[in-house]
Amino acid sequence: MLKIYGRADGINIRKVLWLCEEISLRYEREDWGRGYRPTSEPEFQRVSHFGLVPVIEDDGFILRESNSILRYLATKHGRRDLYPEDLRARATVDQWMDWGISDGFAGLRPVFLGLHAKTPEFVGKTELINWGIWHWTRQLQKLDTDLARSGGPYVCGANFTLADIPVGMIVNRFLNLDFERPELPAVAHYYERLSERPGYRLYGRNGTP
Ligand SMILES: N[C@@H](CCC(=O)N[C@@H](CS)C(=O)NCC(=O)O)C(=O)O
Repeated sequence: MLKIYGRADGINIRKVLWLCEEISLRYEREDWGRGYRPTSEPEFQRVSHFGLVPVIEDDGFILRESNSILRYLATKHGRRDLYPEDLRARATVDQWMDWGISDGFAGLRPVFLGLHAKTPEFVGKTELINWGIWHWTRQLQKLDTDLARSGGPYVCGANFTLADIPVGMIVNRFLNLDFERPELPAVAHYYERLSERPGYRLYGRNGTP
């Protein structure tokens, strides 16, 4: 059976758990990472010496990086609706997934870790946190513009795809942290649309940022 290493409250693990719910995939999961067993332990280091979660083990195959895990699982289980074969459709999904670990994520990190998780590297780093709020807000405004222009309802258009998983997680976090935000009507509409999905209610919009 698929094994997932990682605590269920981490944004990158939640992405994988959400996908498993979408495709009805059974798995076993072990809590590793901040607040649980430290990934510096030899047992975890054997699966990934990078020390970050999630990591999966699938019949002896080990894979890290949440977006790569999403692509691997969707492809393995034949879910072309989530990760299309058509070159341009797939490239558009990849574009949003890449945004979700680069520009869409850069500002989130100091804001979440400084204001919410309060990790020692970020707590009290006001300048960095303020930069994060500024950058993250700017990125979400661009997402809002895109969704308004395309009419969505999903980031790649009419259909829900893998791209909505990282983007949906970022939106949930953006709307649930304590800082001043502008109104983003298209993002708010997208949030409601995603909330129709049981997997999002379980692992995305589940009351935690
Ligand atoms: N790019 C990686 C980032 C992984 C990552 O930063 N994971 C966080 C949890 S969401 C982590 O391992 N934090 C340290 C810890 O929990 O010990 C991915 O997408 O999987």
